[in-house]
Amino acid sequence: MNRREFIGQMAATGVISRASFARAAPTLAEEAFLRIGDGAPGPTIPRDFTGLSYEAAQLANPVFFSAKNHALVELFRGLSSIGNLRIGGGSSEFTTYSDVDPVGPPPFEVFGPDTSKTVKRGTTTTALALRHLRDFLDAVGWRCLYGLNLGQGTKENAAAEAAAVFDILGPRLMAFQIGNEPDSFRNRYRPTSYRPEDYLKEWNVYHDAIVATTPGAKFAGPDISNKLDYLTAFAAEAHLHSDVMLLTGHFYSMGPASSPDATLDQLFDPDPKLATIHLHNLPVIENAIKTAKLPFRMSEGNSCWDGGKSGVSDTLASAIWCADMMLRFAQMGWCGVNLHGGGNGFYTPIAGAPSTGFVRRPEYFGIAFVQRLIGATFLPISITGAGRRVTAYALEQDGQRRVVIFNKQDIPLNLLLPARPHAHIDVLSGPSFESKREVSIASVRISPTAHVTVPARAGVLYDL
Ligand code: BDP
Repeated sequence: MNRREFIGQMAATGVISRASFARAAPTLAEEAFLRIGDGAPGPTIPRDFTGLSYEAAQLANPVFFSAKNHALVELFRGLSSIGNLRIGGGSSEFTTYSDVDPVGPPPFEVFGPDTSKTVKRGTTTTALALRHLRDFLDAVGWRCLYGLNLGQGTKENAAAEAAAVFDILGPRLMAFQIGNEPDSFRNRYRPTSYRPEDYLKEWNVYHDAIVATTPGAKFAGPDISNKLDYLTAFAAEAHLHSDVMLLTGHFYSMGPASSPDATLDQLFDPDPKLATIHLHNLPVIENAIKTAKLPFRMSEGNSCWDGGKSGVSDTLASAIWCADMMLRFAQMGWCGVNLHGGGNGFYTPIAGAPSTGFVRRPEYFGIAFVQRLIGATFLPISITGAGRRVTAYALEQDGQRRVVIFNKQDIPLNLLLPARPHAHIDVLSGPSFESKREVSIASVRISPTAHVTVPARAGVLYDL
């Protein structure tokens, strides 16, 4: 055993301190050591953890979600063979359903979150769009979380839409959501006095109208933006309905995009000041899960609301942020995440249109990086000596121990692992945090030793 390996083992067992290791192996990089605990394992990442979220208005173009949109089919399949597509967003409060096939060209080819706040005119979702959506879901192997218009719709139209969706999507339908961000209805679609109890009353009216025509319907909710009292109220009543199967809410790390404080530095802050839900409030979600005895899914979210911020939401930084956020939420036991996107907005993981072709944005690679860990179970881990911008996860997958490190710093990290890693590691990286292109996941050969260097601005996945 050489000196470095000896120090590695001592550090791994906690026999030597970081200070003595630092003296033993001085380098310009930051030095840290990692320990996998023997405590109880954490949650297992569900098979359908990965998801995307699209605006409901996108269905106004019935050929977007279609098995014939081969490029998009391939991109979805490239992420997951059993993912979750959530349809909803701000534009879902402007849609109307019709059984009649559309006449003439669609109002637009693509519709993204960047334009969702400026919708002036409503759009129509037709049975034709639903049939194409079913073909698309069959082609990609995903299921759908489908949002109905509560803000400005009618219960009759929602019931008609739900009946058609249930019938057409069949087993590809996971559940309905009634309303997008009802906690933001106040002063928009509802008076200032609007409260969670008012929302629940409306929700019940819609629910009953839907199950009257579609008795087999399942529901998820409340799809909140950030006001957790709506989630708490929804969770408290969930036991009244055996057809409610999932709790949902949104998460944006920062916003609005126009805020000068929405910066790359903020994005990497462990508890970003501009986050829609703050770290110290996350126990409220845990309590809702316990009360309702239901899983929780982040049904919409991304780096920065208002469609994202150029130079942040469309860069390597967003890819690393995304992968880190996904693992953090999976470790908390959340059952999935739906990254919001579509169109050409800054934060969309997939940008483009059928007529122009599609591109994978950096965030796509962040999602793909985490997808490798589907089915893995979290193990307790501690990392000592690293800065605030380093996060670490340990997991066990098919009997293999795996470690993920995100080094969100500009300097490399010298890391002592509790065991020798395999000769290959996966590295999510790019030329700079601001890189919009050349973000990739590479399998890199390393010399197997317990002392490894995590490059600056990268996520790495090691097998021990
Ligand atoms: C959310 C909306 C979504 C928007 C997003 C944003 O649900 O439709 O696109 O904000 O601002 O509140 O990016």
